[in-house]
Formats: sequence, structure tokens, C-alpha cells
Amino acid sequence: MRPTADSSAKEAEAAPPIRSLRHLVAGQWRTGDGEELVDLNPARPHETVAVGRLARDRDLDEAVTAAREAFPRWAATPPHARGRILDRAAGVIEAHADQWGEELAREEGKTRDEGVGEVRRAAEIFRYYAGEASRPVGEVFASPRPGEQIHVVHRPVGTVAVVTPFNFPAAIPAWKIAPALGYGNTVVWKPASLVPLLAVRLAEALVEAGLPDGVLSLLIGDGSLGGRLVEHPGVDAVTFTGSTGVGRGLIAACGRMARPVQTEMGGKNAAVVLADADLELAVREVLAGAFRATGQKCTATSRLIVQEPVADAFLAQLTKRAAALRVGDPLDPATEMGPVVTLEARDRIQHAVDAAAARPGVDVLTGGRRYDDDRTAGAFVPPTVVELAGDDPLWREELFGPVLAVRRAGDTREALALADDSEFGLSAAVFTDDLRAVTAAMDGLEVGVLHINSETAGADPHVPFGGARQSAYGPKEQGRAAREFFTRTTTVYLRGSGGPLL
Ligand code: UN1
Repeated sequence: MRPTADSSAKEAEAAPPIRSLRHLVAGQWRTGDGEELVDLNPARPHETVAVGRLARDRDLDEAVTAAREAFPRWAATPPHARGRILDRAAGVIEAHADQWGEELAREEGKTRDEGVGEVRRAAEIFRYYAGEASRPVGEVFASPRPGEQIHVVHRPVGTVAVVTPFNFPAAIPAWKIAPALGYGNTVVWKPASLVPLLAVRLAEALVEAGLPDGVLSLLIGDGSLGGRLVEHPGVDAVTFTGSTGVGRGLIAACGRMARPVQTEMGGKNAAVVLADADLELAVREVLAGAFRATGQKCTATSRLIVQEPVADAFLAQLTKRAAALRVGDPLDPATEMGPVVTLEARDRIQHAVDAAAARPGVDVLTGGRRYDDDRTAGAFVPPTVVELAGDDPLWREELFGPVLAVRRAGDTREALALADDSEFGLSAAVFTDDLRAVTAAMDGLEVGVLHINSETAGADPHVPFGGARQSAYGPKEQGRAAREFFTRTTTVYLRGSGGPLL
């Protein structure tokens, strides 16, 4: 619903109470005494969702100390017992999916359905890692020496710093924290300060599930606190999802300390629509990839390559459907796309589109203009499709918003070359049933995730997720792949003292 003066007044009356933010340190909730933090609703930036105070260095030190102290006992807890706690946490998260999903929509801006879906997804991720105790725990190799076996055992790495972004306030923390804890590590977590309420909710779920004191601490703070957490002498490993700029800084800092680091960073993901594609399917999937979550996903479709023979027809359909998307308040069930996360993000994205529109060879097919109706007060950016005649900053720079840059290609080879023309390499999508094109994409596109006939976004909990090139650094996330980062191995040469018995 686009708020009219009347409906805004009603909504204000019905607005849920302002929540209080808190930190979790050594098993205790505390209010913190740093600067004030006001968590605003990007659809109605005058509406406060939650308030609190930032954590300070003293909280950070205490959280890291508590995590180190809790580590030996947690690491020695049988994985089945750890798994039972993760499973109970999954149950708590699921039971609150409607309420927390709505809170997520209010603080982040994605639609209510997307928010509820994301909270359910977080529960699913906790449940996956709860089951890890029933899966193999290591490898056994044959030995060249009689009477000996060689075992590779996995051990937790210690205290892990978890730093998470605003765009998936539930799912990304879940896919870092669940494996970290499941494999026996303790965690100090610093979420993006734009989405603190969902962080409190996830921590509450783990406390309610019976997580021992100190095993997880939550510190709400700004980027500088995140930097100090990453460099804290008591931290053994760092996992981060966020911007490429911040990620590279963390990688450098961790490199100086020889500290294991895993980062998930930017993307400029291409969808390729070849001439034989099912155009109706491709339109639907490209729309979803580009505009779900308001394009604020590192896996979002932000580049589109269309093969010439179908380009006019495809772009006509796509722009018509993009222009018809209902953009508005995330809590209105009719809304298909919410705002971006802040007014600053809106202005930055809008500015980049304005600058592009002024360059020759750039044609804004739909969107591109600020709303001049009752959405002006919110952080709304229209679904925008821009055709480029050639290279352009819009082709290269990640905007993290609902903006799709389009180019045309003559043949399959050119289309795939354009898809691969990026410093990033997170995901790509190819729409075709042509086997040669599919195998060429599998062999030739340097991406961590490839979709054939589906949108570029999405990540199932049980399979590896992560990018190539500048999109990622370190081992992949999710599924069994997460074990590589969250454990270290010991190779054990095992034999009795008296030589072989048989
Ligand atoms: C998805 O595509 O559903 O930050 C998940 C991001 C990614 C997660 C994408 N790490 O957008």
C-alpha cells in the first residue's frame, strides 16, 4: 500500500512498539553504553523500529575472553549434543517466522513474504547443521607401512569472528553461525548495524535453545567495531560477507596476522538469454533475479545479455513487466518490491543511474526516475532497466539496487564472452536448451554458481556457495563445504607399539 495521508495516520497508530536492542556477552544480555543507535524503517524513515546503544571495546574484550573460555568445553561436547541445540534453535526460529519476518521487513525493507521466507530459510540452515553429527567426521587413508592406518580428523578452529551484512539479516548469519557452532567453535558476532533487531532475535533463539554461556556473543556496533573484532588478538578465524572494499581490507589485515579468513563480497551477475530460450520463463526469472529483495543481493542479476534475434521481443516484455511491478510498503501484501535499505543508498543508486543516462549510448528503457508521489519520503528506487551500446560503468560497478544493465550479443560465443566480462564471478544464468551453449558456459564462465534456465540468485543450504575472482576469498560456505573453513585437520599416523598383530 502506498501510504496516503489517512492510511499513514492509521499505520502510525497501529505501529508495533519500538524494540530495545541488546548485546549478548558471556551469556548475559546488556544494554551497552556506547553511542545511541536508532534502527529506522526504510519505507517510512520517520518510523523507529528499535533503539539501543552501540557496544564498546570493553564489551568486545569481554566477549572474546568469554568465547575463548567457553571453547574447550564446547569443542569437547559431542556433536550430537551440539546438534540438538542447533535443532532446538531451528524450532524457535521457525515458530517466530511470521513475527520476525515482519520485523525483518520493517528494518531492512524487503517484502513481508521475503522476510518470512528468509527467517524460515535460517531455520532450515540450523537444521541442516544439526544433522552434521550423523555424517562422516573425517577420512581414513591406507598406509604404505604394515599395521598402520592414516586418519584425518577434523577439529574446530577456536573462536571465530562473524561479520555479516544488512541484506540477509537472518540467512547469512545462520549460514555462518550454524556451521561455526556445529563444528565446535565459539563465535563473536558483529551484524550490520542497519539490521540489529533480527540479530537480537537469532541470538535469543540460540539462548532459548540452551546454548552455553559465552559460546555465542552478539555485539551491535559500527564498522570500526567490526574492524577491531577482526584484528582482536583472541580471534582465531574470520568469516565476512559484505562489500568488496571492506572485504579486501579484512583480507589484508588477516594476511598480516596469518589468520584464516573467508569473505563473500560483490557480484555483477549476468543472465544470458539465447535465441532459443523459453522467453516467458526467462522474463520471469530475470525479473526475479534483478528485482527480488530490491536487487540487494550479491547474487542479484545486474547484467543481462540478449541475443539479437530475440532482443526486441524480450526487452519489450521485460520492461513492460518491470514497469508494472508494485513498489511500495513491504508490509502491504500487494507489494512486489520494497525500498532499498536507506535514503543514502537510494540517492547513491539514483545518482549512478542519472550519471549513466547522461552518457551517449545509454538508453533507460524503464524506471530511472525518482518517484514524485507519496513514495518520495521513503528509500524507494523504481525497477530500472538500462540498455548500453558498449562498455560503461553501469556494466562494471555493483550498485546493489534494482538496476539491470543490458547489452545485445550477435552469437552464443559473444554472449558468453560478455557474461564473463567482469572482475566479479559470483553467479550467472543462461537461458537455453542448447547443449553446446550449456557445456560452454559450464567450462568457460568463471563463476561460483551457475544456473541453467533459472535466476542468478538462490543458495540451497546443503550445497557449496561462493564466488570466483573478486567475489570471494577463501573456502566456500554452506553444506559440507563449510567444514573446510570451520575446522582444521590433523593427520594421524596410527599404529600399535608392537608391530602388526596379523
Ligand atoms: C541468495 O541468493 O539467496 O549477500 C543468497 C548476498 C549473498 C547471499 C545470496 N551472500 O546477497
